Amino acid sequence: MYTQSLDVPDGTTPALAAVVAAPDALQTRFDEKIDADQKIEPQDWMPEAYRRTLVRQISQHAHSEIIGMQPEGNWISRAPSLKRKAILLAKVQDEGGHGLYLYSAAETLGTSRDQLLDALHTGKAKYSSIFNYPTLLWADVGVIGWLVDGAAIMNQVPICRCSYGPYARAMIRICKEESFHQRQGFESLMVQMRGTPEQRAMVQDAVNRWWWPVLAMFGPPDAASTNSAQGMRWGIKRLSNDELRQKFVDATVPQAAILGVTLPDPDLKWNEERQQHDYGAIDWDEFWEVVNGNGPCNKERLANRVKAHDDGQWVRDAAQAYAAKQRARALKEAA
Ligand code: FAQ
Repeated sequence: MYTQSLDVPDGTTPALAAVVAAPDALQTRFDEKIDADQKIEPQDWMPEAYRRTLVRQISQHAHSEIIGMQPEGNWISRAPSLKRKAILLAKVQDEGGHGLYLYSAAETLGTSRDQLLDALHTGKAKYSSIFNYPTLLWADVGVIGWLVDGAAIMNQVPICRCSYGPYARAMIRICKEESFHQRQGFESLMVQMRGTPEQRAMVQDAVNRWWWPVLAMFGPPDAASTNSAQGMRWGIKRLSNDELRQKFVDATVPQAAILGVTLPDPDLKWNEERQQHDYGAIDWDEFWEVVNGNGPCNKERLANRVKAHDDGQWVRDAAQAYAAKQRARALKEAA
């Protein structure tokens, strides 16, 4: 468990000496930093609840990235051309990389990688609902890039300004890669839409199946979002779930028109007064069923993840044995 040292090292500034002398001042100093939009860094004092919220959100995000490798990974061996296979391989590897940056960011808060992975593997930790839906067609891969990565970017660009430094910095790099993911998905769908009637029908079918789960991906409506108010007060979340969902709908409608697909919502229409689109009711019962482990692919996704982890045990053992050997050699040389 992380503990904050209250020892005053040599060279401590008067301001820091003052907060060490009066622990309440630590909270005040933290609040002032948040109000001034300054970054909180791992060595800074922070309230336990802030730390816990960050570990929860960053680790859920990391788990989403590595579980999110599976739906598209399902198509690597069946991509329709060498070019599409190379793009897909790069994208899925990026997702693994995003998971690793995010686990590293979470570890700076004092929770070990093993603890985080254990929570995922035992079903205690959440990951994004969206990755519990199947990829039935090649068109699904393009739709994931266009819509799922599109939603991820909408949600994640504001997190580049998150108050916690390591998370914010990880998100800057992740967002750059997500932009490529979104563009490759859209481009792949454009090519399919210029193809045969059967190809266009497959794209439309994939859009019909992914649209509503993607809207739900932004999380419950603001009124039911238990963590939002505090997350926004702390500068972890910058925009609410509903604000992000609305921005996504408004950005996506013109893209759908360019592609030539219909979004499966009869209530979707421009509202002149609001200068935003109205859209239909999201099935929140389905969302909670999926979040609670009862989606179409939850069991398969978790079983695959646990198996991949177990199959990789020899790699971790070998890396540790090698590190121990290197340490022993360094000690011998130093003696
Ligand atoms: N799925 O009070 P709120 C990606 C939970 S990465 C499952 O609103 P909060 C890249 C929530 O955890 C996608 N659970 O919560 C990619 C909370 O439960 P808890 C992941 C969900 O944290 C693309 C409860 O409901 N992105 O796509 C979901 O303030 C393609 C109440 O909700 C991130 O994680 C959901 N969709 O807001 C990879 C971004 N929504 O923990 C591969 C960072 C909510 O109290 C291929 N995270 N819940 O037990 C966030 O921005 C926030 O955590 C939200 C939720 C917006 C997801």
